[in-house]
Amino acid sequence: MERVLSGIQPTGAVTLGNYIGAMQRFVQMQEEADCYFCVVNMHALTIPQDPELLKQRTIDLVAIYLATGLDPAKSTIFVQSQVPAHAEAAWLLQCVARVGELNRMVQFKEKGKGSESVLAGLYTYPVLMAADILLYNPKRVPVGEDQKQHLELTREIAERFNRDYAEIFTLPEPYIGEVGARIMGLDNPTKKMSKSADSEFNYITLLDEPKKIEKKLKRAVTDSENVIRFDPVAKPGISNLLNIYSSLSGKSIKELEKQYEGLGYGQFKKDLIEVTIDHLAPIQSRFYEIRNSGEVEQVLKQGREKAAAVADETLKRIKDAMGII
Ligand code: AQP
Repeated sequence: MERVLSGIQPTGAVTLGNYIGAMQRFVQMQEEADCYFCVVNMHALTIPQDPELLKQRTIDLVAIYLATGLDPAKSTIFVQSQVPAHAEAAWLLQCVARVGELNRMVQFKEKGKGSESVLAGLYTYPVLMAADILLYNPKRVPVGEDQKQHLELTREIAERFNRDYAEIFTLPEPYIGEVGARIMGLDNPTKKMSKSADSEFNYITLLDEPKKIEKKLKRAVTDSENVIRFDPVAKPGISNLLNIYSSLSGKSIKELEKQYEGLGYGQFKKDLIEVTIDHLAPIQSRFYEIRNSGEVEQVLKQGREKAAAVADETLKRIKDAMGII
C-alpha cells in the first residue's frame, strides 16, 4: 500500500488555509493509503513560543486531527518530539544538505526578514522537515502550495544521499490540491492566510464561533465591482472567497459563478457565512468532546509506537550508510 505523510505546526489555532490546503485531503487519503500524520511541534520552536501554550496547542492539534475525521484505526497520528529519530535524522541530513540550498528557501527569507536575531532553527528547519518525511519513505506528501519548495529540497537531499551513501530513500512527491492550494488572507488577499498572522481578521480558525466567523467574513476584503467572478489577478479577494466556498461546499467554482450571476457580494457573503458555520459546527462539537475524553493520550501512545517502529528502522539504515556507530 502506498505510504503518505504530512504534518502541521502547533503555532496557533488551525486556519481554513491549513484545513483546505492540507487537512481536508488527509481525511480522504486515509481511505486509500498507509497514512502518517504528525504534529510537528519542534518546528514551532523556530519562532519563540510560550512553553505552556505550546504544550496545549500540541494536544489541541491532535484533537483537531481527530475531530476533522482522522481515524487512528486507519492513520498513524503522532507528535514529532515523541519520536526521537526525527531530531537525530535531522542532524545527519544537515550533513548532506548544503548552505546554498538553505539560502534559497523563500519562507526563511519571508519570516526571517534578514534579521540577525532570527533563530538558527528557522534557517535549518527545512532539513528537519526533510527528516520528518524521509524517515517514512512516503510516495506522496499532501501539502499546500507554500511547502512546494521545501519538498523540492527534500527530494534533492534524498537524491544526494541515495547517490553518495546508499539507495535508501523514495523520492517524495508534493500532493497539492487543484482548488484551495493557497488560501489567502481575508484582510489581504495578496498574501497567504497564516495562523500566526498579526491580525485575527487575516484568518478563520476551525474553532471560531459563529459570531466571529460572520464578523470576519463580513470584513473580508473584496472590490467595488460587485460581480462574482473567479479572477485571482484582477479580483483576488472574491476569488479567494470563491475558493473557500468551493472547498467547503463541494460545488465547483464554475457552478458558484453561475449560482451568483446577477447577485451581489451581500448575498454571496451571507451564504458563505452559513456554509462555513455549518461545515465547522460538527468539527467543533467533536473537538470539545474529544478534548475532554482522554482519547488524545490513547491515540498518541499507539501512534508513537507505530511511528517509531518505522522511523527507527530508517534511521538505522541512514547511520549504517554514513558510518555512524
Ligand atoms: N494559506 C494556506 N493555504 C493553503 N494551504 C496552507 N497551508 C498553510 N497555509 C496555507 C498548509 O497547511 C499545512 C500546515 O502548515 P504548517 O503549520 O506546517 O505551516 P505553514 O505552512 O507555515 O502554515 P501557517 O498557517 O502559515 O503557519 P505559521 O503562521 O505558523 O507559519 C501545510 O501543508 C501548508 O502548506
